[in-house]
Amino acid sequence: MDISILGIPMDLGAGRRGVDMGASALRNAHLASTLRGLGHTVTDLGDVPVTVPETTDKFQDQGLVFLDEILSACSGTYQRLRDLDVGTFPISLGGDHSVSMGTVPGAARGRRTGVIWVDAHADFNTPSSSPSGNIHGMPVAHLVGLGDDRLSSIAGGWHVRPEDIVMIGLRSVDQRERELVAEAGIKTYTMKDVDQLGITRIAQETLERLSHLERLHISFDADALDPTVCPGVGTPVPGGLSYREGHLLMELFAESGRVTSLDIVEVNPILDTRNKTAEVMVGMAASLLGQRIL
Ligand code: HAR
Ligand code: MN
Ligand code: MN
Ligand code: MN
Repeated sequence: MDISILGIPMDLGAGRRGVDMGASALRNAHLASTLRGLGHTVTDLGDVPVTVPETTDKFQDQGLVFLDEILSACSGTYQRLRDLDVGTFPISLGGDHSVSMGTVPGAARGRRTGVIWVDAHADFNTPSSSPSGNIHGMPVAHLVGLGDDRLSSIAGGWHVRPEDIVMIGLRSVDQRERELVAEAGIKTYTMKDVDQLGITRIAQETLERLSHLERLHISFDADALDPTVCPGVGTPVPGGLSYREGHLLMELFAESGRVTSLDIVEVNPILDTRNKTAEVMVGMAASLLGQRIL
């Protein structure tokens, strides 16, 4: 497979600093050479330009922190990915999760695409429901066309349909956000569901629910995994996916042969231990892209 790596070194959407270094940490954890070792052709496209926060005021526009700067980075991301050959598999490296407002439509390249959101959080706040104003808590709402018009039109009129989204690993969802997810009709698997059903059944049900789609995008927030596995994240929540649950999920999605793009986001090297979180996430990418034991 032809794989293109794109970095978006941005932490403007998060409440604390450091995930802007995530892309660098993932490269340092041998992402490209690991994938080459699996037989893929890998091109690193470098980074999308992102405003350095110290060069600008932390300006809030209608409850949206760093709106203009995030719009600009997400538009740049979208344009960069959209022009890739439709057979190329893009891996986008965050950065905070607001980057996905550019990566998802960019990776879709105009095609209807299913989105599997692996995250402790639903990231379905709108500017009015958000308790923080941090845009990384809002990307999915904007991908389906809710919320702020500027953030929901990064890819013009292209949106993800709520029925084409499945969320896995949830355990921290705000009160109003929960109602919005339910109203939109998005399929969710909380950690309670993971405990009760097991990750195998969840992977099977997810692929079945999205069986009308030939193209699936996985947006993998490192905080979906338990903080003991991935300590280097800005918003750790106890009780997450185990190391093996994460790998098994990726292995089962790999078997489907339908995954066409991936985000790895919210890796925070400042809070990490010897780059462990980036190394774990590179392993997840390897499982998704065909690494086998036997
Ligand atoms: N739900 C909270 C908010 O919207 C927290 C967002 C958490 N951050 C993430 N997203 N890492 O997955 O402010
Ligand atoms: Mn997230
Ligand atoms: Mn999260
Ligand atoms: Mn969130």
